[in-house]
Amino acid sequence: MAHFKEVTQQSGLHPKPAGLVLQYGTAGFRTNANQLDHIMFRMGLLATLRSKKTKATIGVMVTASHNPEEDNGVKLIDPMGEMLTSSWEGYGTQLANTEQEELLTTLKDIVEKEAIDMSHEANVFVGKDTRSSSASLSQAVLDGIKALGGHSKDYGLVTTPQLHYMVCCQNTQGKYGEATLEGYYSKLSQAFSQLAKNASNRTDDQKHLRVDGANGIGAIKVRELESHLKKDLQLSIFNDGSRGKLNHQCGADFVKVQQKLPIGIKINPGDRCCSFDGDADRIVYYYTDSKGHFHLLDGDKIATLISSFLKELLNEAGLDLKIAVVQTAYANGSSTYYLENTMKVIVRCTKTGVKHLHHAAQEFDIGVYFEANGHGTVLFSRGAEGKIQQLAADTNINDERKKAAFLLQNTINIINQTVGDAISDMLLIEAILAIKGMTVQQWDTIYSDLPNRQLKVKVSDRRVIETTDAERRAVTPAGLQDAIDDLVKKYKQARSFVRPSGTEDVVRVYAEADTQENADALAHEVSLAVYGLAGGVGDEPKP
Ligand code: G16
Repeated sequence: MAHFKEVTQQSGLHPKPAGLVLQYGTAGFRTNANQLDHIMFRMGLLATLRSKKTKATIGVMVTASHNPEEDNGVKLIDPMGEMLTSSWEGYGTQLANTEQEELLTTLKDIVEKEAIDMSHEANVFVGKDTRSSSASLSQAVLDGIKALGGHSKDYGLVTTPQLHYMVCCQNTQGKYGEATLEGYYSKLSQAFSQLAKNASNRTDDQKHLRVDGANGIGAIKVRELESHLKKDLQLSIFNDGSRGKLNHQCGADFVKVQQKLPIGIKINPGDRCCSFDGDADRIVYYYTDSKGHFHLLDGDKIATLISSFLKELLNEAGLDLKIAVVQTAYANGSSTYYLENTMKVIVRCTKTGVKHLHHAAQEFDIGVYFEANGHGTVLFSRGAEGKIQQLAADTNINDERKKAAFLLQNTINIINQTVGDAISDMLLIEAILAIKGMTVQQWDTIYSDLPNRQLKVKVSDRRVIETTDAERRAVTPAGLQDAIDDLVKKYKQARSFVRPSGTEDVVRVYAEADTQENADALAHEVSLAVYGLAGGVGDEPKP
């Protein structure tokens, strides 16, 4: 076939370093940018095959999200805007690791196994973040698409969720929205202004939100959004990329893990602030109190705020729809307790990675999913959307039901249902706080987090750790889980687990307990167990 010849020629320009082996991780491939040129070319090939197979537009986003500037990575987007189906991740790993001479054979194998009609047209949308390596790496993706005869549309600099949105708009023939940045901003800002109509009177100070853009793409895009917002929300953007380094001492991951303010933000006690991550698919909120103490409102608090808002609206609308919250092992124990026992909503726990949460959330009429790190969104089933639209159009209902239906309708429009989206989540949170007349401190008091700590341990091969029970228990190496169980028994209200990261070359350790001191001590002791039993490298973890 003609295209295969082209692939052979072009792949020579994007050679694979012999012997290099990379795994498809939590959100695609991610490592130092120097090792990724061939991966990008090959993911261009894979996306083209996926497009031919699904007869739909596929997305490829060049980003390493929360990782340091030197890294890069790639996320693949399936037709409805969701992450690439897990059954194709294996093909990704195969293509990534095939030596140069075998590339064509591997490609043909996939075509055969999936019975792909190669005469079918392929369309791929491509986007990139602000990393200096992203320009040439996204060119490598475009080269891969072209080599297999696919059509591409290069969106250039966009947030990851914006690209997910474009793919969904394209494949729903515009039903989800218009596949342009303008379409994205107008859909979200119009829904926000509708919701804000129901807000109580607020001072300029109350409308003010401070945004830490992590020196990344989110800062650029939230500025573009600003011009579409009326006076309902006033933004001050910090870490906008004009000076600092991407994700360095700033951004959602830094703020969540370090539990402290990002660099470069100026705030007074009680000011409402939020941080995006490097590709703007995560958001966390925070403030400081009059004693200067830092208070974090992470993905768990966000899920609680959104799900309680939706539950109230469903009650007021008189709609009987099943709502659930999906979390991961990182969810604070207090949040799970509050959701299950006070709010009485169904709670599910999945493995880390939005692809897992997304699928679990699809099982309900309304699925609110959030990772504690601030990555999440809300999914409305088609049936639920239909019932809400029907009610909103009903002229025979009372004002309370009408208002609830209107708010639900606009919540659907403001949410990016394809994936977690810092900008869309920010607008929804701001709208809820405005409608409820709630301060960030009042939101924070819904429940109190158990003190917790996250650490990283370097080991020679993190794959020696295998987990089960939604990553809450380690199966290998032998003795590790017993050691964790014994350590946990020493503390009150304690819980701890370890898992290999799928985006960084580390093992992650999570611990929570009744006091910060105990959470810190437990996390440290578990880190030592990982270091000792799972092949720790470098210095032993220090307290
Ligand atoms: C990605 C995934 C998230 C995950 C995070 C950390 O986020 O999309 O679902 O929580 O990595 O994963 P791990 O603990 O396996 O390193 P992002 O925002 O970095 O793309």
